[in-house]
Amino acid sequence: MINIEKIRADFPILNEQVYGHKLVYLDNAATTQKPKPVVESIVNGYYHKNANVHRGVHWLSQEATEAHEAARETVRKFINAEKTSEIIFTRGTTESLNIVAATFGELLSEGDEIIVSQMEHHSNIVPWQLVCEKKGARLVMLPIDNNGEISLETLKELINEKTRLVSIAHASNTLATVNPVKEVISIAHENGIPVMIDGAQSVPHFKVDVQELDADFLAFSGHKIYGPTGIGVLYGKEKWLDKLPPYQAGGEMIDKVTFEKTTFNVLPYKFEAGTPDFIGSTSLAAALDYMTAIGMDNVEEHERELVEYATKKLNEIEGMRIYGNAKKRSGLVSFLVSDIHPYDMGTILDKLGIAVRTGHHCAQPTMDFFGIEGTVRASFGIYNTKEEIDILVNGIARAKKLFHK
Ligand code: C6P
Repeated sequence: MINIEKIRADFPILNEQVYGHKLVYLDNAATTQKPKPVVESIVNGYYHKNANVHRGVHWLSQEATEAHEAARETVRKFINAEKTSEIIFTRGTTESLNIVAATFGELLSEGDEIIVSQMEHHSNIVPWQLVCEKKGARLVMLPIDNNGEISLETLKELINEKTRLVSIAHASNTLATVNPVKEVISIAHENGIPVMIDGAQSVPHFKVDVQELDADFLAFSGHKIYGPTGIGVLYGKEKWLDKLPPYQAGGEMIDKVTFEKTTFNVLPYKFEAGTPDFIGSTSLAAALDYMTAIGMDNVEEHERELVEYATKKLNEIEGMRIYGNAKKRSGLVSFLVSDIHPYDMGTILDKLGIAVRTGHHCAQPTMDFFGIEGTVRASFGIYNTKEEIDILVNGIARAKKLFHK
């Protein structure tokens, strides 16, 4: 059980008024709000611990370096990686995916194949497309069914001697599907193929253990787990990170530079060129500590209750169509009502203080599969309540009346 009043008190933004209504923030899959300890970590970082890391002999630089490296350890523990050297700080999921696509891509040859699912966010499609184009490789799509689920049998059929990597979302940002990534990884590994997990919509919502999953790579964003924007994580097994070439070049990622030859730094620094966002990393650690104190099992249970309640209430609305009906779902609902355009629905809900996301959610192939342009998406976080879902349901009823639907 989570103490919802206590949690909500940590998020001052939830008291904002929008057009005279109390804010009902249901756009957590896009970004989450920040609790006081995270904001305080950002402020205190700049007030008390601001010096470049890994560079200075002076006291302040050492303090900042210690905090930055302690944050790496916090991330390691949070996803249960074996080593801190397997934790690379990035700008977010998109950059993490691009790092793997670009560097793993260097190992590809003509005719090689990469498998991604049909429900992927563009961030897990386009980087692979670019690298496939460059290398003459092929991007193979693992299809979804009408429930928004993949088939492990189809995956087995798609894997062949040309397959080099499978990259898949742990949880879909449009359909709420939680993919059976452990099984995906096991099938891929039986064939000697590594797997990249897009954890943008899983790490913030339930316990993700990279060793238990045996994931080769995992990406997630700080801002979706109540941490700051502009910081994220790439986890990679040491054996893979060692094999991959550097992504960007510059300070920090080098060992010795001469005009004849440059040698590279050890992991994780090989992939962290330039001054890292050390205030971001330490404040991400504050967010992870905050989540750990609540307990990820409690987070999962709270959001499951919300999504079950929302699904039941929304399904009572005439003309409601919910997209995504997987057996295992995360904390969001994507829907359309009658023929009301999602943008119109979103605009009316906004006027009532309800923040939802509308559109294709950066997953156009998923929308194409269902033959729609976009959906309205309500996505839940640790501070949301059933009362807020009631407000959403009433808002939808108001919109229906307005459009005579
Ligand atoms: N999805 C959404 O509203 P970044 O932007 O790098 O933090 O995350 C990209 C990303 C990658 N994979 C998945 C599954 C995602 O959901 C996202 C971000 C947001 O659904 C913004 S488009």
